Amino acid sequence: MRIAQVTGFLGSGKTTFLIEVAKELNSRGLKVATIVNDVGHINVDRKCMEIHGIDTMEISGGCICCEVQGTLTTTVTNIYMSFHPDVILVEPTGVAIPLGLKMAAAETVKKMPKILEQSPIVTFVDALRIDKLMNNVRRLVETQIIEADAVLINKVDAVDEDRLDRVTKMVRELNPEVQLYYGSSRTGKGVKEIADIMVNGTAVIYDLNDAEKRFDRKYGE
Ligand SMILES: Nc1nc2c(ncn2[C@@H]2O[C@H](COP(=O)(O)OP(=O)(O)O)[C@@H](O)[C@H]2O)c(=O)[nH]1
Ligand SMILES: [Mg+2]
Repeated sequence: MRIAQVTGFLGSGKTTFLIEVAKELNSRGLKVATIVNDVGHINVDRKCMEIHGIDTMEISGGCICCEVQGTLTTTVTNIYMSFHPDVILVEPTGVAIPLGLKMAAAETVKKMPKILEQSPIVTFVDALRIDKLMNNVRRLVETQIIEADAVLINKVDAVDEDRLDRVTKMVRELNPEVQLYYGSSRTGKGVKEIADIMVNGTAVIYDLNDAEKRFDRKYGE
């Protein structure tokens, strides 16, 4: 069983895209379950997933990458016992950062070592709203890109080439070696590639100190 997590600010298209990924995995004969993590009361993402027939569990009361890290293990264990999926897709809150998610998943993998493997963490970058986000939540968006195993520049159906070039450059500057993909749930672009890495790719297990150093260098702290 694999645990595949994504990050990306609220509205970057995670739920919509993951539904397409789940359908793609189903068509390959793989069984998929999802975990959605929300801090609010009514979980819209869960409803969306379930409308599409995807078995979904919810973690609430805080973000998996920090406050409720430990809950992930319990939820994954429950999913394993009730659904036996091949892949668990995890959509955390929009403010989750890859490092925290990796740490949470690493703990879970430790508890079920022969059963569970961690897939690369895919960060969604909203090509349509990137300028607004960089004005308002720059540090969060940059962290999500810096710490990602793979970046999906999403909603490419809605932007022109100039903007796409600009977003690509920005991502490359922050994380020169990251695997880069372009996506659109409207056209299906990128769905197969992301499904592939979720099934076959490996999460980069980087030295946590090194990751912190990279981050500090950028912000000079
Ligand atoms: N143009 C375009 N809009 C998209 C795409 N994917 C999602 N959206 C829209 O972006 C909004 C947020 O999508 P959602 O999947 O809920 O984002 P999440 O908050 O990251 O889970 C919705 O209004 C979607 O219709 C896409 O590929 N292209
Ligand atoms: Mg969502």
